[in-house]
Amino acid sequence: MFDFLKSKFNKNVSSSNTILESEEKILKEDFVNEQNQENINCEKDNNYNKYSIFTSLKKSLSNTSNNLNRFFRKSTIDEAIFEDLESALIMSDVGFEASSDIINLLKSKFLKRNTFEIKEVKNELYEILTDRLKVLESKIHINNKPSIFLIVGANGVGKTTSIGKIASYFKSLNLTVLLVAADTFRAAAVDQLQKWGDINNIMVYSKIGIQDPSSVVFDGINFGRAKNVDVIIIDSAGRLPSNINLMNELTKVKKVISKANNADPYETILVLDANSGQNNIAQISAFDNYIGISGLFMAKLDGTAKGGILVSVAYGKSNIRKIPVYWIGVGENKNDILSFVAKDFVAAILDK
Ligand SMILES: Nc1nc2c(ncn2[C@@H]2O[C@H](COP(=O)(O)OP(=O)(O)O)[C@@H](O)[C@H]2O)c(=O)[nH]1
Ligand SMILES: [Mg+2]
Repeated sequence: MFDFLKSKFNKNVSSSNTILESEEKILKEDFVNEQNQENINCEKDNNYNKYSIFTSLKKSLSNTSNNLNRFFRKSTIDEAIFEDLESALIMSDVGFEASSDIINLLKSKFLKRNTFEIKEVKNELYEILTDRLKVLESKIHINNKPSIFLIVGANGVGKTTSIGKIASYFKSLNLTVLLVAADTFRAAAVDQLQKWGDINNIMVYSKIGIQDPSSVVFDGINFGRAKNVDVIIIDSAGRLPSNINLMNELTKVKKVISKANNADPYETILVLDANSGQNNIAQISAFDNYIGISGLFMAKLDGTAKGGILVSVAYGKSNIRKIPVYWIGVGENKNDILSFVAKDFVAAILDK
């Protein structure tokens, strides 16, 4: 059986200009794939990293929670607490509109009372934030085979790293994954993706010397279909939405995906850098208007005090659509990815 697969595999490689793992690794992938063909969904989602999920989230968001929690440690309570808390929310990048809205809700509840405890304010804030952030929760469903994920975003936000983590996430669900190297701007981009392929022990499709990302995407999808993989994740070059030519290039890539995969729906994920704060709102709006975004990946939430940005996204007051946050990134390693769960996220930023 292995000899048969081996010859099939060699034929594929010689007919395409492809960087691949060792033959043994590919054979292993094919084998796993055969075992799991009928059951392609993410219901096992909750088990991913479960043992450490909350500790990891809390640790990663400690800068944001330190900022917000200074006020809940105060011994005296007076009206000024609300002003202080409003400043803290703004500093955490919750945004002006959302912060003022939240503080007005808290004031209307507590200021009419003679006495209240700081703990009650914190609990109420937890309820308000969880309620607002719930609109961003969504489970990824892998209904098509292959399910295709196009990853887009500005330069350096964490696209390629996040792809490595998403691949690791899908692999943990026993799905077979192919990465497609469609960042054709820099030769180093292919090497970087290949490293993530090595880390995850999965295939990476690239075409040497080809500048047009659409061509790589078309052939990559056909390769993935021939290999019968469950998930195809496409890397793309970083771009600012103000660059019309580069945005048109993405529109073309999207058309090519529909053509190569018989117009089945696919996901377009915008990766954002949490450190960019309110600038992320402008990016969501621009990318969504141009090419349509179906999900967000908020990278680099570790080490930033700006974790409130997701609340800003959830409020959507700057005319952005409330696009689901599928994952958050909390580090540079393959397991530093967490599904977004509103109540856990809020408990972490409020250190509850
Ligand atoms: N701390 C931290 N660093 C990250 C995270 N995601 C990406 N990075 C780092 O951000 C830098 C840019 O990442 P890269 O994936 O190359 O971004 P791209 O240009 O959008 O593909 C790299 O140094 C990554 O290690 C994250 O969640 N946390
Ligand atoms: Mg990249």
